[in-house]
Amino acid sequence: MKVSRLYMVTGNRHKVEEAKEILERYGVELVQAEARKLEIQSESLEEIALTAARYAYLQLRKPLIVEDAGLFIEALNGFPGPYSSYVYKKIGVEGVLKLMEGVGDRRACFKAAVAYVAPGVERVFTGEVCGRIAREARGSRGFGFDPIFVPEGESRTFAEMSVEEKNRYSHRARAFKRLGEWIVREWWSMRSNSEG
Ligand code: ITT
Repeated sequence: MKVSRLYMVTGNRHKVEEAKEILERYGVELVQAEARKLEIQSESLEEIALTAARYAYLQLRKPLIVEDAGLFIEALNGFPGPYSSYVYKKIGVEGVLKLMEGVGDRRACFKAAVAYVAPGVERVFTGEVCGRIAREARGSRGFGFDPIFVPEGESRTFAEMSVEEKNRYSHRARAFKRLGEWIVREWWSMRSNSEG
């Protein structure tokens, strides 16, 4: 299978590690790239990711992606959602556990939007995983809210799983599988057009 290179603009190496493991199944080599990041305020992860990807493309001028993700907690009406990065920096995992003290409904979902920008092409792929907020932090792998998120059908948190195990469930893995499938389809259609 042809290997194509794609740049991921992010300051988070864990995101790259997880996404790389998915995209290599589709023959895509993912490379972390640096660019000034434009983070608009919006309720929509898709809009935040696409705006940031367009801005990064103006700087780098090569096919790239930007991902925006967040944790949406049912009992908190979807908070922190698009503000997850800020909330994580300010109050961390322990702060969220405090907000959830005495709350019986622990349901929550992680969501991700991956925006792809290349010459003449813009696409956004989304992924979601639902589960629950643990009663206490467990595990030391991963990043962000991984120690307090247990996906449906599991008893372990994401922070107790390897990258491969987390990728069986995660919002990021689901969004990147959609991107990978789309890239493969595009590549085949370009190939058959040029052969036909
Ligand atoms: P970049 O913007 O540079 O890509 P970031 O970590 O700031 O990196 P986001 O703006 O998408 O990424 O913020 C999402 C936040 O949501 C992130 O900081 C985590 O706290 C949380 N988050 C998203 N995906 C997660 C995951 O798979 N596991 C744990 N926490 C996650």
